[in-house]
Amino acid sequence: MNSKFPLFPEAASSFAHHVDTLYFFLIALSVFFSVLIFGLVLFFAFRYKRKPNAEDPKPMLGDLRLELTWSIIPLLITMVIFVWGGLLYYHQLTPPANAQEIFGIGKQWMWKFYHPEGRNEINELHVPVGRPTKVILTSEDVLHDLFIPAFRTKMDVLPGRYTQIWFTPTKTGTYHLFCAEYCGTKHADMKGTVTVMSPLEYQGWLNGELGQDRMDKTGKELFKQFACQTCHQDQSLSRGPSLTGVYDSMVLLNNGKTVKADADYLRESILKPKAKIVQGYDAIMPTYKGQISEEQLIQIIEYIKSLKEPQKEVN
Ligand code: HEC
Ligand SMILES: [Cu+2]
Repeated sequence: MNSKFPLFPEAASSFAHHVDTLYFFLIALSVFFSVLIFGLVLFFAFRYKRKPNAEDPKPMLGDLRLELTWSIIPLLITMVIFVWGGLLYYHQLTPPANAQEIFGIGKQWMWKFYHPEGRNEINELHVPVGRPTKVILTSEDVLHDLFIPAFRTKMDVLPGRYTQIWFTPTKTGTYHLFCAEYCGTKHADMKGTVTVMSPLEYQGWLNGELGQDRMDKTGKELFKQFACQTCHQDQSLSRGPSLTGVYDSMVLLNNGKTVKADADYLRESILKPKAKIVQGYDAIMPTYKGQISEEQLIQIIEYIKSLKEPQKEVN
């Protein structure tokens, strides 16, 4: 609808038009009331202007009907905006369960994206059209914000935790990608492109770089390198819990609470093991903060995610 209207970026995601419709509603509403108020100001100024020798009108001290009207109508209008905006916001924040995952790391001053299949890229993001895609984001230094105007979505990217953004691209093509949070001298250079490809082209692109390892494979090597398996084994005598099937499961903690083992939980378990202790285990896991890079961390998390069957290998 607005692709021909130059003030708007192209609309290329499943919720782009919904965002625009809400936006147009807000503009129309503001224009309507601005015109109404200015019109009435002018109209009353002329209609009731003071005439020579006229008596002063009696002051009006209040009118319940009037006050109810100007309270209830704005209340209804703001509730429409609130509920509409709230539903859309909730939709934008809740990735569908079948979304494919890509990892993104922001740092001064570039974006790096990692595809689980092993390919990674800088200041470019390749995604297939029509598939819900979730990007799990973190920062290596300061606050950044990933903004893809054509998808009508953006998300803060914070050091020390994961946030996520999702979208279903609806049109192939190339779109802008920005950092939308001032992050230092070259903030303005922290931009790139999103390339939306057909699923077949995307598959070809993923396989395009030779000699790349899947992230979970690299993660498995790191798991050995950091000697995680000395404690985490699929045996009953293991000092740490088995990590098989832990991803996305509900974990019971020693304080009786349960938490969902999403990427953020795994991250915290590795960097701040004392923050949440799994029930039945001692807090003996050392912290790996400062030893494992953000890049290695997402690879280890991909490996843990891939652990669906018990591992036979013990070493
Ligand atoms: C000295 C033994 C030890 C080592 C080495 C160790 N862990 Fe742990 N880990 C534990 C114990 C014990 C727990 C359970 C208690 C807790 O939550 O801290 C645990 C918990 C975890 C959890 C949460 C599991 C759950 O079921 O919720 C994850 C994820 C994890 N470790 C990953 C790792 C990774 C990755 C490494 C290597 C970089 C590692 N651990 C190295 C002992 C260890
Ligand atoms: Cu930035």
